[in-house]
Amino acid sequence: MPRVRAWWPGAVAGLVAAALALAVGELVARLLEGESLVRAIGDVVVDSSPRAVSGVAIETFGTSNKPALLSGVVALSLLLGALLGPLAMRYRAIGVGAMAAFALAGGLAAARDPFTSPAQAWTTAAAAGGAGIATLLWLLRMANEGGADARAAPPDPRVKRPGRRRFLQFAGGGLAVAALSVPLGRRLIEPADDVDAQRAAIVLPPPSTPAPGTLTPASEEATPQPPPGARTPASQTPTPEPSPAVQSGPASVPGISPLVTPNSEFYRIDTRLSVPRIDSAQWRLRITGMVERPAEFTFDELLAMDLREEVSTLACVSNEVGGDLVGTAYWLGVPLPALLRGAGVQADATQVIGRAVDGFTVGFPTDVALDGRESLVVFGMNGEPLPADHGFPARLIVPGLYGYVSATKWLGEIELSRLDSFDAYWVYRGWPQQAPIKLQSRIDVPRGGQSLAPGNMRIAGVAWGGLSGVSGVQVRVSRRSTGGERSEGAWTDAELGEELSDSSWRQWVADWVASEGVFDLEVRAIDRSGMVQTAEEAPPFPDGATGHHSIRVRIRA
Ligand SMILES: Nc1nc2c(c(=O)[nH]1)N[C@H]1C(S)=C(S)[C@@H](COP(=O)(O)O)O[C@H]1N2
Ligand SMILES: [Mo]
Repeated sequence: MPRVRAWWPGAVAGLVAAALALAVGELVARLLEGESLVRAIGDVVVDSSPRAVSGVAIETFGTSNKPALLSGVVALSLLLGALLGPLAMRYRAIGVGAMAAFALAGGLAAARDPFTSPAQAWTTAAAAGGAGIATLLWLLRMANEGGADARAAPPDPRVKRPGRRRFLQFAGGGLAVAALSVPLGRRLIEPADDVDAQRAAIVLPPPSTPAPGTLTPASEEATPQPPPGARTPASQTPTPEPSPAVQSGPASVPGISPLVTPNSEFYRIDTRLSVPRIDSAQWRLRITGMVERPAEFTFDELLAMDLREEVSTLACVSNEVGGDLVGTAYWLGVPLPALLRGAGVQADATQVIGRAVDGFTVGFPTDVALDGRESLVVFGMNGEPLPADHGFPARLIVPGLYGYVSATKWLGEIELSRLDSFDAYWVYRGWPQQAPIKLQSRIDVPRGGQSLAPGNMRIAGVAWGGLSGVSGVQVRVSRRSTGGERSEGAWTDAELGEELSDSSWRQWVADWVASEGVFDLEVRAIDRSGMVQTAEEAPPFPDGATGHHSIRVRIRA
């Protein structure tokens, strides 16, 4: 009877080979400062996820799932290695071919990366593939010497199998080296974070027209008295000094969202697994497409233009009711209309496309760009050069529009086109082409689910809409009886904080004397046109969540 061939040495060999291929790929990618093969494959998965899937899934796919996606790529690679190993034991060519195909896929994915040259991508892929093939062949040979291969001469029963132990030692060693090399490589060869060095060296010129609530530079004013909510351009912290006038207002409530969101707390949403690191000296902004005079600007040329600073609220369409994918910042940049007029927009160019250096695109109607709102090519955020996460060196900001149709980070090109001839990144994936920010409000304090003592209480939060400004916020407190019925309270007006601009959120506060019981606290906003925020509940897809933010608290002595 022929001995049944053991499958597991092949599986072990395949798994270890895949692990070492990944590890060598990571190390070489880091040494060459190119894109990691694992991340590059993850990016391909994000970008090519079927339209149907993205349409149903939220637009934050690839952001909220980044760690899961990367672990998935690694796990799948190891699994494939383990499955192919036993086959490779019989047919070496299959093992070698599969490893090569694997490296080829990684190389193709990395070559797609705009910050990785083909030479970097293919050197990395070749090193990874070579390591995988060498490991596989070496381990398989050792497995055979150990007698795991039935084709080997029947082992002399008197001979112990030193090969088997050696095989396991080498396999375990290979796995350990692979596991260790990743964190080690990360520590040893941390790529120089040159974006922060660049940002430190950039001096942002002051805007020619300051935004409302912006402090005139100290040199021009003897005793600067910041208006409430204003920030000092020189200071890196946008948190306003509360003036006596607002101390009793919403701004003074502990736990409320700051009127201006600090950069470090500003939400981040994008499709990138690794943040683009752009050299602003090499960077260019091109104006292309349906224009009379295509143009190209360097970073310094843009800085030297007439700058504007505007404060506005940016929201992600994927923000759930009560969610935190929304923030407000002072944006400093060149007015988009000026750039467009300079280039001469053709009459039938109905769409402005904002193209990122990584290929991401947004699109919005040319009419929106020219309707008087302060759309900007932005390079300053709250008095600092844009952080890498938020689009260094330049991004678009169009007040009143959700980020996915307007706010291209790592901007490289503004292309004029027609609405019906190009679908931007998320539009192609099923989201609507036009996406104004919806009227929304959020309760920041108290937190839902809290147990609180009876007495005077402040309910506070923020409210924002598109362009029409928030003119009112109302709060309703409803008691829930033990039976679960709800005795609905009346809507009462909250006190509003100051309004920095039509397109920025407002803080609000309502006082409540809480007695014992369980209560639902609910909020709704009213804009200047008199529109009341709808109670109708809708999910983020397709055009932004609606409904009232409502929280439940228990009041207990
Ligand atoms: N290059 C690039 N720009 C992008 C995105 C992206 O995926 N890539 N996402 C957009 C989306 S969906 C939103 S909501 C905003 C978020 O900007 P923030 O990360 O600065 O908050 O950026 C927009 N700009
Ligand atoms: Mo978004």
